[in-house]
Amino acid sequence: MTSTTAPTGRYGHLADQVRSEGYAHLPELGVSAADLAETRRLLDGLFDRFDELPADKAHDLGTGGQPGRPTVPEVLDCSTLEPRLRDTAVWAAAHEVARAVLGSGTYSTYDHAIYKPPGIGGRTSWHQDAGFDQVLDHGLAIWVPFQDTDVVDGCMRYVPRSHLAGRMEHLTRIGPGGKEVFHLEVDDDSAVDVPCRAGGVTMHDFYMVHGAGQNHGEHTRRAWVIDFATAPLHKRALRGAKRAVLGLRGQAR
Ligand SMILES: O=C(O)CCC(=O)C(=O)O
Repeated sequence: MTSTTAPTGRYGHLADQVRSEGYAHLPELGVSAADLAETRRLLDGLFDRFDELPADKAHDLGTGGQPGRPTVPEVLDCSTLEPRLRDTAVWAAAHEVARAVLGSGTYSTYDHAIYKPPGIGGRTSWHQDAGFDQVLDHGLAIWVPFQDTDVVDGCMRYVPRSHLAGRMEHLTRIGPGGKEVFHLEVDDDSAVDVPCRAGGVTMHDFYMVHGAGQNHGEHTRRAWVIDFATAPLHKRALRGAKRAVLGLRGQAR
């Protein structure tokens, strides 16, 4: 990962950790419980109409789900579908962290949310974000949970330093709704679990190998993920156009 300016300030340590380990955990994003609840309310609205959203915006990322009963329901481009998400304190705070890690010219390229139902919530397959997006060469994803998320609830899992290996060849499978899902085969023992409390976030480099566990907990595991990259304005437009042509996620921006 490169950075256009040397990161400084209270988040400088996160930049160092993402660079060396590929991921970091920030226990406090600095937003209030009310701000978190408001963001969650907006995302809940999208999942409430999951079945009515266009198929390219809402699908089941899991395996073995049935129509109407997805195991890893995912909504893509949430902030395009619900623009009020961009006015939230969570959005602003995530941008501040991303800017501190990536440097100037940081902008959000894409966002999505995964709500894993209790009991049936499946694993999120191992992958690199770069496996889904061949246009961006570096970037950062910030994972925002809306509840305390422990191993039992399906917290994030990372393979430390795997980002140093660059983009890997991904396998593909077709998900329950017909969506192509890119994934990697990884030895679970090489990964670390990263539990995160509500109000905190985890973050990872685009080349980081990661996944998330099943939800064996009692509540829906809600998480919103915002991706960031750096580029001057004219390059952002070019990237957006390339994504649209290639049919990649984040094509709206
Ligand atoms: O929330 C999850 O289950 C996984 C999120 C993830 O893997 C991603 O954002 O790429």
